[in-house]
Amino acid sequence: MSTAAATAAPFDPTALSDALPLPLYLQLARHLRTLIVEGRLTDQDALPGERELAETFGVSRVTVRKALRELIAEGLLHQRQGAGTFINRSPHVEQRLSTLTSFTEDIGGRGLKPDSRWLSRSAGTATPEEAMALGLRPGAEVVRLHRLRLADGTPLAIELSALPASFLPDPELVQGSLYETLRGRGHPPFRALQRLSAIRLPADQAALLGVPDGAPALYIERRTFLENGTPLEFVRSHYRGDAYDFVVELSLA
Ligand code: 16G
Repeated sequence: MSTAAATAAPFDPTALSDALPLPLYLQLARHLRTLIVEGRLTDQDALPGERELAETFGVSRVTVRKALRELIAEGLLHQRQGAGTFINRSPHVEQRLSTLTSFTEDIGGRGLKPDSRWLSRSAGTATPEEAMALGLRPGAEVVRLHRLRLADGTPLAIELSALPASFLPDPELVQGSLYETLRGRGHPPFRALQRLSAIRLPADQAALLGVPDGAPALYIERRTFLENGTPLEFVRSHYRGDAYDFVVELSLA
């Protein structure tokens, strides 16, 4: 194993083992896939050459080639004749479902630039659905933020957030991150309940997200609470199915 390759973190040769019941090329593909989707190779456009990867992981070049072929078929890598193997830059984001994070934090944490385009922002009377979700009496005031959320300029999600006006009196107060604004105003989001379902995008949403009509997406409803249990936010979002992975950690009861 060459020293240069061995120090080329975050490659981890111990991720591969002959003892596992999975062919080595699939173990290598799995390791590289994790590094790519977790954004841990964002500094590197190109992967090291086949020979260097083979030395780093202590496997044959045939194994490396088969692993790369898997990831090319999945659209995570592409090869250019004579130039090498490159990581596809389409944003692919993993969100852990056990931690409460904002879009800005999720995207920034992947080394991508978070951004928003306003679709609308308004203040008004809560609809019955919003009043129920936010525990408000009928006729209470809410603020609505309707945003297209982008990562490195690529649209990933459409979010419609409704918040009691008592916590956010004016939608114009939100310039960048909503959660940062709420923390700054002394109302930090503490806990959330989220429901996810698979859907096909209607034409207007698909057009905003730049995907074909009927493309698969995740519809997510989130209710976020303050530490004392008061509902703070009710969000209805559509996430592009090809760009987001939601990861859940399970443990024995
Ligand atoms: C996430 C939340 C959304 C929240 C937003 C705040 C999900 C499904 N939704 O996108 O409820 O409003 O973060 O992001 O995770 P911001 O602080 O960047 O505006």
